[in-house]
Amino acid sequence: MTEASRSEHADDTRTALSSATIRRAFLDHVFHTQGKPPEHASQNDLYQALAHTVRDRLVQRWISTSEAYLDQPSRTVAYLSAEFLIGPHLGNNLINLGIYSEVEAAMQALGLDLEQILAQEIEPGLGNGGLGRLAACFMDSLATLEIPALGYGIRYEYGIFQQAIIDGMQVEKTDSWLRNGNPWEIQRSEWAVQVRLGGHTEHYTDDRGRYRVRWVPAKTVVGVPFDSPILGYRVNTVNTLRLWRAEATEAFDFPTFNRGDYLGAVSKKVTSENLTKVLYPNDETEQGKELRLEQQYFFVACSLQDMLRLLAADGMPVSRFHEKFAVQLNDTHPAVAIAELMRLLVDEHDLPWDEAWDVTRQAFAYTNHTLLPEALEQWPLPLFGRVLPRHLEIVLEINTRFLEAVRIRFYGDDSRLARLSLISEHGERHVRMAHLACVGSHAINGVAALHSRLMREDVLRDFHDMWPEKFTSITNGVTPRRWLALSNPRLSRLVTDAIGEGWVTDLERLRALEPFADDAGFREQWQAARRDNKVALAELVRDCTGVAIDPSSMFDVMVKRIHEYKRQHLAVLHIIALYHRIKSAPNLDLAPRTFLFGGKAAPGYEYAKLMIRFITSVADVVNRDPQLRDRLKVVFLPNFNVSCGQRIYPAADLSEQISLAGKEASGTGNMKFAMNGALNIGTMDGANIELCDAVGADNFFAFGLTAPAVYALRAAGYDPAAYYHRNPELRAVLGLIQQGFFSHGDPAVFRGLFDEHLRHDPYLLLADFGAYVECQQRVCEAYMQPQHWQRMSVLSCARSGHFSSDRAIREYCERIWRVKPVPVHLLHRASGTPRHADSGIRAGKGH
Ligand code: 26W
Repeated sequence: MTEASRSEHADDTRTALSSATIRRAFLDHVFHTQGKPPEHASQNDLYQALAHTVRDRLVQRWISTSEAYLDQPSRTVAYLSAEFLIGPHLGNNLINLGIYSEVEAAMQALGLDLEQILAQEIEPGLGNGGLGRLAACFMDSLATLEIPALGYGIRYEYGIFQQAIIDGMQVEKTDSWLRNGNPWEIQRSEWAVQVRLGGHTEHYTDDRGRYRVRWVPAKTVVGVPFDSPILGYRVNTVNTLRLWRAEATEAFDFPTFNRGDYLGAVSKKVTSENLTKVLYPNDETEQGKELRLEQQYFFVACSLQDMLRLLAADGMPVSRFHEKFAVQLNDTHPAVAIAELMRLLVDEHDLPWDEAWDVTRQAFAYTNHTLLPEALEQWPLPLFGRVLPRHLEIVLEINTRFLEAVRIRFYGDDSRLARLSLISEHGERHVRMAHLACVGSHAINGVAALHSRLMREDVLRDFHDMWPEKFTSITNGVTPRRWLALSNPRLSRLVTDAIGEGWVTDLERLRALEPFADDAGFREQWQAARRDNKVALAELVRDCTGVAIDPSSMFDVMVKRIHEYKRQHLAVLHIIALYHRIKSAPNLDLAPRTFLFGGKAAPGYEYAKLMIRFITSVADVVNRDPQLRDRLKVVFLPNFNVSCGQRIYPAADLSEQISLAGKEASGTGNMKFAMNGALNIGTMDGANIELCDAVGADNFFAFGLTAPAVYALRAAGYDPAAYYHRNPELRAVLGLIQQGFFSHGDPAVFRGLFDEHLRHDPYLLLADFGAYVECQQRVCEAYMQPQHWQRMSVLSCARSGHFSSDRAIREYCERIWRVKPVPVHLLHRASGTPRHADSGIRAGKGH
């Protein structure tokens, strides 16, 4: 019996999982939902119809899940994140439902190609990079582990911009991901809430003689929830991702309208709705924009009201909020939730401050995702007070009480007080959101061992002195469903044939592949699967860029946001070094390589944009040189996103993880590459350290300064010129750039990239260059022994089990959230049948 036919009995027949039922349901949706006879259906019609077919099969599980949660009230994770980089839903749902092959067969029977239909989905790009993608992997693992959880965020109308490359430079285009409609969301207007902004506060004594504060807002907006189902792998749990959209309280401002100013009346509506228009495209630089603070407060205020509604539905008083919810702050973006919960408890529900503070601290936990000082959020006090006058008072009250406690603990240590204060007093006064998050949470975690250590010893050191017991480290992970089962079916099949399918939910089982690394027959199949993936990627590259690449060359890949600390330019310096070597010694025996880059630069980050231009300019020179044909190719793949990633990770031979040690909090691409059998070349930074440890130093190309060595070098006085003078190859490489060799003879183009910067070299490019090039030489030699390379590739995958997000989520559950699984049983009833025969249809509670 197949998985699908087994569950057939358990299912309402309308939503059965057999190929024949799916085919019928699909045709029904083409006709009734899309309103087209099949012969006139567009590709989009086919996609929408299939999405609805699959959605119907999720809804039954979704309803069963919310009823299970109502029947067995239990502690629930509320994952607050300004970003969820979900990626396309359809393929993932097919995998998790276990009906990929049934649907493939159903489509085939109709003469349709499933892959082509899947490619129609416009992915929800509601995140910038690692942090948003981590939130999405965590949602998948929470559902798979049957943990009651809600993801709360913002339904941006425009997600991360679409990147085009024109004349070698990044051009941004808006991402109107909703233009064809979104079959994966259900608008829940009945749970809309109001959110206040601006205005002032009034302090008064109420009729019972109590001191009270009233917030008189300048404006009110409405938050409307849009729910998307998040299905676990082969379980009935479907959790909810609840994203909020801002709407105007009244479609028209009638007083203005009645004065005859029609456009003025509409413009107020437009202003409210601007709140959730667009995702801020900055990754790791804080800009302090008012609208961004409004976005953060908006989604947090909506989410907390929603949680209070659910708490009431369980019949629990607000004083037990923390028993019902474990609220995780994904970085400081939602940290204002701490002040908002205090406001709700104290101002609106009359709890005494101390009790409210206990509830708050037991509910919240905070994950830090970055050590870069420019990424630590701080809001100028006047701005904060203008947008959130009551919250500023609350933050100041929290601070007064907190500093009181510090004074008692560290008597006379005034500089410590200044360092710990929620308000920074350097120049203009600012609210430090990381400090608010630390004080208001019972747990604080970093995302890899090194990152957590640096967090304790450096950025949050004073908080660690204060409360060492709050600190913990949970290394990131990625979901093997999307990043292996879905994206790499060829390798997955091979793995399952060898060791069974248990690895999908218990990734440590990949270790059973280890003996196969020495099996020549298996290695051959491994290589063949990976080669097919490379051929497929080569087609994509040709379609997107027009460049033909050779699948037998080494695919050397660097895909991630463009940032100085990630050092894409270091990778380019190496390419130029190879170019220079081949030009000087044309018979040099080197493994042919294709360098693939991808990633977006923040639109206002000029240096990062110049790095893209640098990559494409070097690509132009290298790819045009007949002497280098079949030896080196350089490609910049535009618009790197989740869908692209799904095609790139499975086809990479080598992955570049070359950030300056101490800068990359974790990295998660490194894990996706390793799982798919690529080898990593990397510095001892972030999770690279643990990954290198897990796969074994023989299967990881480690190089460069370690974090302590960086620290020591800086302390001793770093002199980039010394490295320059010592290394003739480095001089040759920089010389070519300075002469304008990659900029049509114009030396000015890349001056901004190197001249001034290399005098200071803040990311220690020159210090790591020699070690990097030398390590790349070892990579080259290893690649030239295919048996050896394939063996390493198998081992890299076999030993990557620790980096599953299931493991990470288990650690959060045990160490921070104290939540337990709630298994969900499918309700055996046809759609539309009320729960109790005598109850009829009535407006009910809900999750
Ligand atoms: C306020 C501007 C801003 C925007 C985004 C500041 C900081 C961010 C994020 C914290 C940046 C981010 O995505 N950090 C990444 O988080 C990943 C998941 O933990 C880590 O793997 C990456 O190393 C880290 O850079």
